[in-house]
Amino acid sequence: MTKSTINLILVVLFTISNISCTKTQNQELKLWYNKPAREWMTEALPIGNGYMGAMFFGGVEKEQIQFTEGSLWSGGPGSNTDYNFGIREGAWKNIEEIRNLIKEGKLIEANLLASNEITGSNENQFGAQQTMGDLFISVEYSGVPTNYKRELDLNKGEGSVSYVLDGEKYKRTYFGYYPGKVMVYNFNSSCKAGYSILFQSPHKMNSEDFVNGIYSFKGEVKENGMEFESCLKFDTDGKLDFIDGKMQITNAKNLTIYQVAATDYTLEYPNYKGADYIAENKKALESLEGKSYKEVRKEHLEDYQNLFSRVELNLGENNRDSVPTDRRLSEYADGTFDLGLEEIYFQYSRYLMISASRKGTMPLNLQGKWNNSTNPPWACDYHMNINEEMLYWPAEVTNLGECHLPIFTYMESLVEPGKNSAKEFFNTRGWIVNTMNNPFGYTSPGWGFQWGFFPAGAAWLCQHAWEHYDFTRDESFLKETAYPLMKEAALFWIDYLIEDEKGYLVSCPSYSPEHGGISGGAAMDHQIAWDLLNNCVQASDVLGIDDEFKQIATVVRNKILPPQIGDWGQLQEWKEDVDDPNDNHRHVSHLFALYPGKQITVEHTPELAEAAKVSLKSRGDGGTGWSLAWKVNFWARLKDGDHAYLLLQRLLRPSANQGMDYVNLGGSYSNLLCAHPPFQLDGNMGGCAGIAEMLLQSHDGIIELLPALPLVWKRGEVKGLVARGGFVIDIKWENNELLGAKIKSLAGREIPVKYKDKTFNVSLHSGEEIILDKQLKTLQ
Ligand code: FUC
Repeated sequence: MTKSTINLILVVLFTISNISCTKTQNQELKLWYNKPAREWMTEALPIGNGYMGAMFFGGVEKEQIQFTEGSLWSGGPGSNTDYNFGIREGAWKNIEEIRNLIKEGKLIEANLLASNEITGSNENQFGAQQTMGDLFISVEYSGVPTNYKRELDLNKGEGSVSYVLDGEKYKRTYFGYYPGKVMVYNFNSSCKAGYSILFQSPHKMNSEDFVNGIYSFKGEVKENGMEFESCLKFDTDGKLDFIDGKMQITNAKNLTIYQVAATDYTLEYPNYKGADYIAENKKALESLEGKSYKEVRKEHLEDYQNLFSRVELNLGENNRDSVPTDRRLSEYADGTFDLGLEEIYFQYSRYLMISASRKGTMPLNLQGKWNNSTNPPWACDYHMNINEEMLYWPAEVTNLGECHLPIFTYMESLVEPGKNSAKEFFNTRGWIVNTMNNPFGYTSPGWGFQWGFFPAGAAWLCQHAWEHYDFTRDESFLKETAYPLMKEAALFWIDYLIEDEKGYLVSCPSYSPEHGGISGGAAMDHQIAWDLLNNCVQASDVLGIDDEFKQIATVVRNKILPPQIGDWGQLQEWKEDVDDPNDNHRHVSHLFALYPGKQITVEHTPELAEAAKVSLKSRGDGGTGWSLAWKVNFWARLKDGDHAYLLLQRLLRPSANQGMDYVNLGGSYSNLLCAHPPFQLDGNMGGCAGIAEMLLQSHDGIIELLPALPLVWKRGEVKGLVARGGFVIDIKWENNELLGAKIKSLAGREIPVKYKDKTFNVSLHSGEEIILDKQLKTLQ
């Protein structure tokens, strides 16, 4: 080897290993504004500790911190003694007749019978997630504020408000402290200041106390008697009094308010009640004793950054940090090049996930944990026909596997009521959950057939359980949590699928989510059932158990009607070839097999992938927030980075629309929360997953680097993404070409790594890592 070759290798080695050790984020990762928020939905900024979500407005004269706790709900058994999870006993007796009508082509009659008989009851007892209340904090005030800034620092996981008044500096810092189950609001000023704090709740107040410097509000959701308490503990160098229902603080340079909140809800069928919420709050407050604000903040940073800083994304140039985020967003839509905003958008979802979904908390709901209403859109519930799943799409790939856990605990609580629903509506074994679900085990079809019928919800959720295993290779999780959930969900499909005239197994009756009509059967059901049974087969192999069940699952999987290509080259949404090429409905359910499923891939089923592309093109590039986000992922799986990027740009279209719109106005509010409209968190999460999917894919038994890199991302770097099989991956690229990658194995395994037409087999022990150059040659 010549000296110059050795030098070259060293240079390359240095460049690539260097990317793996230096800090690559080239920006501050902040959302910031030069004025207070006026609107909750579009402008206020979200913080959370997993259990609670809060939104702050940042008013100088009066701060408003709206908050809730994830389990605070109306509806359920407390609202009526007849509450029965939506079940209609014996509804299954109609299934045979519906099947016959479908077979005879009498779809109108079939639809009518299904609408009358296969719908859930309890519309009035479904309930809705509830805001708990607001803190209004008035600040002694004179003069005209200057240097005003309201921001959210994603690197630190905290919000802040700062300004100058009469030459004195004021700074507020807010964050959710997950390890302590506490929300922390710190007010600091260079001069002594006075504050007056009012706690308000739309709910019935049972008592209000101020004892030993702790304020507590005990209340109740009137409609179902759910009890709750929120307490405020103060730490200040000023003087604290309780006068006329308000906390008054005078002469304070420093004030920290610690807030806790809990309800008597328990995630336990059938009563969902009985938690000792008062003791929980007491314990959380007691654990703060002896801790200074600084110590609490340090613990928060450690906890938060341990998750957040695992992934870095650098898309190249960024010179827009000095522009307020609202302006940044509108200028982006006007064509200003702003890759930094895309990085923020990606990392914001990770921030939101860490802030709202941690072990022991309720899972993310339609608005994460941020809801300011007693009657929120779609009840702010768990919507299982795309939304709940999308909320968790980025969890594994963006290295937040721990944040995925709440959904599994939640799924476990659905099995029992879900089995009853399966029995009464379909006379099958197994568990189901349909479109709308509340935390009181409502697993039945919704009370409207056209939107509410979707028994595949459980099977779809089970994909997440399998994926958590697949990404982490945690066999005890597979054995104890994932497999029992999956197997029980699979039983439903084994019983429910019926043979059609050609001997295929089909889902009948079925209804392609919110699009319909009634069918025998919808492609999405077939794809989801296939995915579940396929995962069950693999799980049984990994665990070396249940051979008999595995044989049955294999036979059933192989007999399911495979994805069909229709008349105009489209992927059929139904068994019947009736897709309309002019239809641009937001649900693109029949492409499940492309993403998040893996039954269709460009490499292994190119004709089906082509048909999926035809369908996708005909559906167009419009849609609600989550629909745009789903399309980012579809195009990424089709390896078309530029088209994925186009959809990402659409997701970042500024919106101020708070009303309900189903057609074409999806985008982002100035606080970067996703506009369905109205606000729904799924679009944020789906968009983040889409960005990851453009940079790394691993669903097909290989790790593919930069599978859908758009032209505009000329050079950049991502660190810490996770691939299935337990690999943590850093990738660097330049001139739109791979420069190098670092792959670390957590679980010890062999896997092919692919970039364009090159493939290299990586074989690593657990904890080992490897560096590859742009030719996929080993450097280390
Ligand atoms: C599904 C969608 C709607 C909305 C709702 C919460 O039903 O069809 O667009 O996102 O969930």
